[in-house]
Amino acid sequence: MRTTARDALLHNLRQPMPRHVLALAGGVGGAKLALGLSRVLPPNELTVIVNTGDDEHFHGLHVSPDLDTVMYTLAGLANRELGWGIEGDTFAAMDRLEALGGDAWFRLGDRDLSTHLRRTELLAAGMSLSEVTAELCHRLGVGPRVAPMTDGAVRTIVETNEGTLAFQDYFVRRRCEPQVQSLHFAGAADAGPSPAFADALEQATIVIYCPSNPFVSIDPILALHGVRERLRQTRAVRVAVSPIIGGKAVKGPAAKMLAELGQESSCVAVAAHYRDLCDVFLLDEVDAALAGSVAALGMHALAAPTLMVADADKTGLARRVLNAGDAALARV
Ligand code: FO1
Repeated sequence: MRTTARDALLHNLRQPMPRHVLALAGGVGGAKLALGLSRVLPPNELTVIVNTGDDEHFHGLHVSPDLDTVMYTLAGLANRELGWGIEGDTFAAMDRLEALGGDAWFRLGDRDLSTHLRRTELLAAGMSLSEVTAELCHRLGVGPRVAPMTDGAVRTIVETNEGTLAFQDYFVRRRCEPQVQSLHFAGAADAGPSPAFADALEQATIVIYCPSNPFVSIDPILALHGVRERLRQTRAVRVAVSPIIGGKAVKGPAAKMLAELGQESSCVAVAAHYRDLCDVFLLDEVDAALAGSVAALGMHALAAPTLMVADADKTGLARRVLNAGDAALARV
């Protein structure tokens, strides 16, 4: 039997659309959902793009805290108790440094130091941060593509009632105590997305805003040259997961920042932050009564269990997010 052009067209239309998931992530919340996604998706269907606005130089070493949190989590090495660094790490080098009068407020673990040494060495040899990250991920056995948001230098700057602070100064040295007045991302307007990010923006069928701090984890990614516009116009379904549950941040200063920036500490304020950039918003089941307020922002609101403690919670949330994305794609 001859195959007509119409048969070929119908055959193509019946093929499931290739799925590509682009997850935008910051620290712990992003890493947990990335782990869940990595367990339910084939590695070639997932790209995790990570905030590098928190990157800093300590003792001559290039430290990329959020990249390392994602990388260590996917490699099964993460220190779950601290939420950063490597499980079971020790701090002998930092203790010795302190004894010698060095600055040791930013605690680089003995094993963690190897990552910063290798990253710095490879960067000095001329590799880009994307290439270095790919090499580290390969060595650590990380399957999905994990990449920095940019290969440019972007730094999160926090304007506070105590003056202008570099991000780690605010976050670690001052323990998020100063009141935040505004944030900006030095260098972002001139920095384009990394090659993996640009590629994933083209290919993605689902974009996920992980439950990371919208101001200091996701906003630096959105501030990159052209990214907000691409996400506004993308044909992909955009799904956000609230990092605020019952008015509180699961971890970190997101709720405190919302209040200091004059907004209510609720998932609705997070949804409003992603207005125009988001099609489906997952809020926690404890906030189900707020679904109507989120829907009024022009998004599909879904209440579901979103707290990720056990690994089963991470894969469960990953499946829920993907199902919500697939359902939205089917509605188009
Ligand atoms: N956070 C802390 O609260 N104290 C630290 O001493 C600290 C050291 C550190 C070292 C390496 C690393 O990759 C992360 C580290 N963090 C530390 C976490 C980091 O400051 C933040 O979690 C992120 O920048 C925010 O996502």
